Amino acid sequence: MTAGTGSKEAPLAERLLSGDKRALARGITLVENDDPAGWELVRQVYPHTGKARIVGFTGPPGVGKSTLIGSLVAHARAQQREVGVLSIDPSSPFTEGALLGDRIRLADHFLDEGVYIRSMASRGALGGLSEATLQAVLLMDASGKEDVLVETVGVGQAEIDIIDHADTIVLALMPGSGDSVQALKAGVMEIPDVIVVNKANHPLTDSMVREIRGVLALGPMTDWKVPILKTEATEGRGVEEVAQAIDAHHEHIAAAGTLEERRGRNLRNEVLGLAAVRLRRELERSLRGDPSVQELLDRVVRREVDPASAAEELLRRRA
Ligand SMILES: Nc1nc2c(ncn2[C@@H]2O[C@H](COP(=O)(O)OP(=O)(O)OP(=O)(O)O)[C@@H](O)[C@H]2O)c(=O)[nH]1
Ligand SMILES: [Mg+2]
Repeated sequence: MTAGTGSKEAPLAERLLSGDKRALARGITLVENDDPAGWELVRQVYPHTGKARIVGFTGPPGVGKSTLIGSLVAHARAQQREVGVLSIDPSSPFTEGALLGDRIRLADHFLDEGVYIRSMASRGALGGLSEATLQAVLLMDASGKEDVLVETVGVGQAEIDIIDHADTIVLALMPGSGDSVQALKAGVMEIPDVIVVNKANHPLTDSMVREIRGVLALGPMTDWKVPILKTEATEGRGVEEVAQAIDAHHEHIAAAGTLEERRGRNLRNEVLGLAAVRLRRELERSLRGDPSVQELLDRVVRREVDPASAAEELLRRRA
């Protein structure tokens, strides 16, 4: 019932795999709404995933992430690469209306068949926003998007761990985003793979670059040297270099075997994460349905059983 409209239409999975933009849009709405048909769709197309390059963009509000992504999309399109863009904004989910307003650059691409742009807000899906986002990334990948660009706001927000699923992480900053440099320095934020200082016509740009370089120099030596690139995204200036740095990073991790290792680790964590969420749901259900569970919890409250023993007892009963 959720799979399509016309009876003569091919199944949703088939249409999605053929690159149909409407099927992709429909699929993402399903996963966003935690509709079982969405999980089923992902199950069907999953064997066709793993081909896309996933690039995460993070950085403080207003530094120009969307504008930069817009320029990179144009760059990728010039090379005939198909692109998907996911913008995640848990605090102020922007509607297509907002996308069409101030954050224009992305909207330039709305009519292009080779580009699919979507924003996601904190809703429904099992495990929350980052689960829904990962499913959406998988659907974009399956639909033949060669590059999937994911934008998240903020620095070091643990809840947006979709960034863990990116092959390459780009941190966008602008002159004056000293807090983010501090976050890097303090190790609150993991070292990204590429750093972009946008709005680089600002007089403080070079001192910002020096400051970042100083912070990176304190970190461990790695065989990937994090490039610090200056851009003016609104003008498209420096964007070519960012695209090249992303390519170079991808080639680097592919050659070193790190790509497979990263993806393997992330997918294993994903499975554990989903299992944990489901287990918790199941336990909560049993808590509501089973008076003996309630009794066990009451005994904890009465200090007759300690919490850890009660937890073990709960798990033992499941087995
Ligand atoms: N002067 C100048 N303005 C820029 C540049 N890049 C982006 N902007 C402007 O900065 C504002 C914010 O840009 P966005 O691309 O929306 O920034 P963002 O990081 O995606 O913002 P959030 O999604 O709200 O976190 C917009 O008004 C852009 O036009 C640049 O290189 N120079
Ligand atoms: Mg943005």
